[in-house]
Amino acid sequence: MRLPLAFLLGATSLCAQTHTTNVDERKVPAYTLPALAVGEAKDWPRQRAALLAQFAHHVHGRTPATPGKIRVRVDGERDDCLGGLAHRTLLHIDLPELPGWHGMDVLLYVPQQAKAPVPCFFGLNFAGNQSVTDESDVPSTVAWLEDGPNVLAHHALPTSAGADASSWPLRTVVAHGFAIATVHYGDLEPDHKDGWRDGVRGAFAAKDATTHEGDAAWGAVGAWAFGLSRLVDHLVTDPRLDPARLAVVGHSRLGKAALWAGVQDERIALVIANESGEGGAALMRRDFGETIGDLVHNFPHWFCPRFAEYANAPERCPVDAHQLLALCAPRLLYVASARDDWWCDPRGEFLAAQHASAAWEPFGKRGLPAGDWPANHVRIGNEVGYHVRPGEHGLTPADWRHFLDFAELHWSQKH
Ligand code: GTR
Repeated sequence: MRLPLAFLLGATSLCAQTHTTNVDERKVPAYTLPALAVGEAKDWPRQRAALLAQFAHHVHGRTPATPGKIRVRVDGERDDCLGGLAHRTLLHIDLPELPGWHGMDVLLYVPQQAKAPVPCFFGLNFAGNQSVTDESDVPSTVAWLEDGPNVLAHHALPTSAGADASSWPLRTVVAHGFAIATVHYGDLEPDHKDGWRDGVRGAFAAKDATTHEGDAAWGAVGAWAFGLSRLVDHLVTDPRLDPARLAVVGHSRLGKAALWAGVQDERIALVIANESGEGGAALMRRDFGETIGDLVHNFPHWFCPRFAEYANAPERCPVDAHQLLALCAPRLLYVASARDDWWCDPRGEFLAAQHASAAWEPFGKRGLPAGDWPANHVRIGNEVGYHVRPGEHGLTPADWRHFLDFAELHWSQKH
């Protein structure tokens, strides 16, 4: 898994040499969070729309309306996958009315034994669909990949096949009766400053330059989230899947994308943000680990241009992470942290989920209880769930066990 750049270079934040990364709980300065306006349940759609507009204005930028409908091509089907547990479908999805975008490749596994429509986890992967499975006939992604041990000059090496399989425990998920679908995030936009030209943002800009202009122009996280919603466009039409039980999962920067997709797209019934950190679930006003300044310095393409205004002044940003999480209400939300993942401020992720929980109350639902940061592997909460596990940054089978337990708790009772 990726190590943050600032970690590799030492603990001084790269944004402004004036800010030293804080990793000492005793040195977290006092902060005041913006109030989470929670009225009666009937008021929530209006409050939610206003808050969502604020996140678009200050953090993620505007997501353009989707031009036309998706087009789906089936590239391959097999019945005997994952040791006979799953039916596998390879799909290519694009938008005929957005010809500048080459589209995205989907890897979808559905349990063989399913008698009724099944729930489905879905999410973006970091290193190509070939990296999440040990099945050698899943083609390597042709889109941009970040260079690393299994990637050279942005192209997958043969060793990339299955290299990230531990982050995607496909057999376990399918054995529990869930379908699972994934797409490589580079299919939506290569993850570098000029990547927008080769992704959906470039394709939109070619049709209408205003999508790429102004302080509230969307960023790469927005483009990745857009891809997740286009995947939902397909999942809700697959008769083997239950459209009311779709769960988006994302880790780290792709956890930020999963959250932004989940808050915008109400077809997503469960939003899971694993170690999504700053710009994701972690409170921005809490000075611990990565800051907005680090984010906009190291990844200037991720958020809208206006977000950079808050680089050294998170208190001036009108919104914070607890409000982002609250936008999932009254649907299901799950936040996960790793104890030693200090760059992502795991305690700040927990506190944001705890503060967000008030948004579930008008619906007679319960989020996280009051109280301290829980012990390792103690899953807490009701409609909002949370766990912290020991160890460092990464999406692990242990995290998935909690996601499955949480989904089964809510979904097996009702179906
Ligand atoms: C880091 C970034 C984090 C997190 C992480 C990742 O370098 O600073 O916010 O998103 O990347 O995606 O692994």
